[in-house]
Formats: sequence, C-alpha cells, structure tokens
Amino acid sequence: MKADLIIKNISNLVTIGEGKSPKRGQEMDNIEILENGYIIVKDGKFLEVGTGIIDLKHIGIKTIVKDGTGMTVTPGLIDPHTHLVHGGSRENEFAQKLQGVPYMDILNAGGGILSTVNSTKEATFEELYDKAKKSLDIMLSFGVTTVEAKSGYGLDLETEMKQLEVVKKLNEDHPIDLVSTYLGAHAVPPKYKSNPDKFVDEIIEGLPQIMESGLAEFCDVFCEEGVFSVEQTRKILNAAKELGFKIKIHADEIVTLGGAELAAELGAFSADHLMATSEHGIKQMAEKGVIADILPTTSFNLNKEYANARLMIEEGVAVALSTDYNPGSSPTENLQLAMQLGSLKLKMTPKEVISAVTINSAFSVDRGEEVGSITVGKKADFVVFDAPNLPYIMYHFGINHAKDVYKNGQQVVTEGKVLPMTKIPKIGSFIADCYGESKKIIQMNKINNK
Ligand code: IZC
Ligand code: ZN
Repeated sequence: MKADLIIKNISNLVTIGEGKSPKRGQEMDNIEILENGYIIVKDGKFLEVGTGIIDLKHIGIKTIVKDGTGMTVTPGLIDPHTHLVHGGSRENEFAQKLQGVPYMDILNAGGGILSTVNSTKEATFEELYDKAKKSLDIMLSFGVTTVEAKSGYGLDLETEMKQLEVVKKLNEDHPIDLVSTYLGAHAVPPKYKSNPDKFVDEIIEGLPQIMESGLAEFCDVFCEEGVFSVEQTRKILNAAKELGFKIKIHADEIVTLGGAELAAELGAFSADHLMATSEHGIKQMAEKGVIADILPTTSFNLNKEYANARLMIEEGVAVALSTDYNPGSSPTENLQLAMQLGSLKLKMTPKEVISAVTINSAFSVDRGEEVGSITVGKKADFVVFDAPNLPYIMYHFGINHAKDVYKNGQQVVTEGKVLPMTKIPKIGSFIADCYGESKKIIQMNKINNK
C-alpha cells in the first residue's frame, strides 16, 4: 500500500508504546523510544512504525517523504483541562494579585470568575469564537492536537450553551480536536449567595437540557471551600452521571476538602488540580484508577505549592498534566511550559512528563483508544520537535520546541508557524497553505476520520 506520508531517520521516536491504557505510577517512566525510527501514514492513521530502512513498496509518486535527522518526534500533545472559551481578560486584577491578595478573596469580592462571567455574557458568539480560535492556534503551534474545553462563565443555561456552541463550532472548523465539558457549577452567582443550594438545584434541573443538546460529554464541578462543598458536588455529579455524563472534578485546589476521595467514589475520569490533596485521597485515586490531572502553570502563576506528583506516582496513580488555560489563575496556552514545570517543580522525569501529556491525558478525556501514542491504527497526530532528545525539551525551558505538527496525517504547523486556515462550507474542512505550495487545498473532513 502506498503511503501518504513518511518521516524517516527520526533520531528519537517517542512512540510511548502500545497505548492501550493509561500509564500508572512507575509505568510512566517506562515508555518506548526508538532510535533512527520511522513513521508511515496512510488515510490519516499510523500504518507502520519502526526503525531503520523503509520498505520501498510504501513509496509512490504522491508519497511525501521527510527526514527526521536530529529531531525528536512524540505523539500530538493533549491538554486535558482548559477554560478555552471566555470573554475578556483579568489583567486589571494583576496588581492586587502581586500584592498578595488571594485568588478566593478576589472572587468573593465579585471579581475573578465572576468578572469573566460578566465579560462572557456580554461577548457575542463571534467574539468568543475568534478569541478562542486564536488560543487554539497558539496551542497548535506548541504541538497540542487535542484539547478539553469547559464552559463555566455563564452560570446560566443560555450563556453556558453559548460557550459550548462555540466549542462545537471550533471542533468542526479547527484542526485541534475538542472535548467539551459542562462546568455550570464553577461559581455561585451573587444572587444565590444567601441560598447556594437553590443554585445547585437549578443546575441539576438544567442538566437534561445540556445532555439533550449533545453539547457536552463531561460534567465538572469546582469543588472548593466557599464554592461548592463535597456534598453539593456529589449531588450534582450523581445527577449528571445518571444522565450519562462522564465526570471530572476540580478537586483540592486550595483546601484539603476531599475532592480526590469524591472523584474515586464517583468513578471520575480525572480529579484536577490536587495541590492540597491528602495522602488518603491519593491512595483512593490509585485504587479506583482516577487520573490525577496536575496543573503546574496554575501553581506557578498563583505562587502556590505544587501538587505532590512524586507521591502520586509512588502510590501508582496515573498523572496527566495540563495548562488550565484560563484568564485568572493560568493565562497561558503553553503546554510545553507545564511540561517543563512538571520536571523542574514536580520532579517528574522527562519520560513521566511525556506520558502525562500524551497517553494519560488522552485517557483522562476518554480518547485513549484513538490518540495518545504513536501506534498503528491510531490517528496520525504527532509533533516533530527540534530537539536532539526528549530531556532537552524539558531542560531548555520557556521556549517552543515544536517545529512541525501533524494532525490526522496532515501538516498543520511548519517551522513553528500554524499554516493558514480558512473555513470552507464543509463541516470539519479547512484550507491549508501547505509545504510552501501556494494555496494548495487540503480538505480534511474530520468527521470521516473519526
Ligand atoms: O477563571 O479563575 N480555578 N476556576 C477554578 C478557575 C481557576 C478559572 C478562573
Ligand atoms: Zn479549571
């Protein structure tokens, strides 16, 4: 069979391995890296992966052959926790933050999340779409090919649905695959302050409408002291589970509340943040196979402690990493920075880090069957890093090492630049100016590739 694309002579080909399950604990440091490797792509999927010489039978006149000498290639990176779609920004709170005013105090004074709720309500669909698309382009340039995106800046059904509609449209238009999460319980609106349980009931009443709309696959709650209690979170997520939502929890970000234990109890796909999680919570997560999604750029930005990744790995937990991209506690789209902090601050080895942002993040958003490793049959999502080896990406920090990025076997980033894309009136298609050939039209129907 003639290949569409071949990358040969790859100095370090980080395949991860079979990629059939998340890597737990010590398995995270045990991944497959092939020297002098190659990748063969056909119809958007990996057809063959190996080392050494490529069989000539794969090369036809239309086969694109590229050389990976001196490069490190990894699976497309996956950012499993973002607040991608929102209006406005919060640099007006920056001075307060620098003076040491805590994140929760800013929220309690009507700023923080509530300030972004106002900006998101005011923004039109187009404004939200354009802003989020810009962020997706930045993410893509860093090698990110799958992103989870939450609502949570409406706190009313209409605005939450507007955010989720933007996610849906971007998933159709942009090369990055999006996984949508309903986070209606992100903060308590001021008018419910004296009776937050009434707001909890309202969220539960609205869940069937969200489910029927098909706009969200996951349901998440910000379980935190002063936001939603463990009991309120349990009530919302049990109702969501009954309707068929998959579950995530913002757990133990600031206070040790028992969010990790609740995630284990409910069978959540992931518990996220975990800066203040107890040893008991970590053990529960390990026992129930809940993925620990750690967000080190948030710790960095809030000047707070980092989650105890080493203990989690020791206890056998599968750890994922993400940016938490949001306008308050982590205004960055840079997943490579999260990876670098993963090594520098969480003391994760480069192999553990790459497991965290590929196979483990894939399973934390229920995409492990199709992405997260360079494995025959999976989507040909991969990154060519201009780095001689994997540790170099974590060591040389603060810059973008992604040279070329491929999504479903199509090149979408070249020399660190996102190829221009224009929507065309076919769902999931885009035009890319590829390989320097002007206005060559590549129609990629993402639906066909699913
Ligand atoms: O906008 O502050 N932690 N939610 C929970 C966030 C951070 C996002 C924000
Ligand atoms: Zn978050």
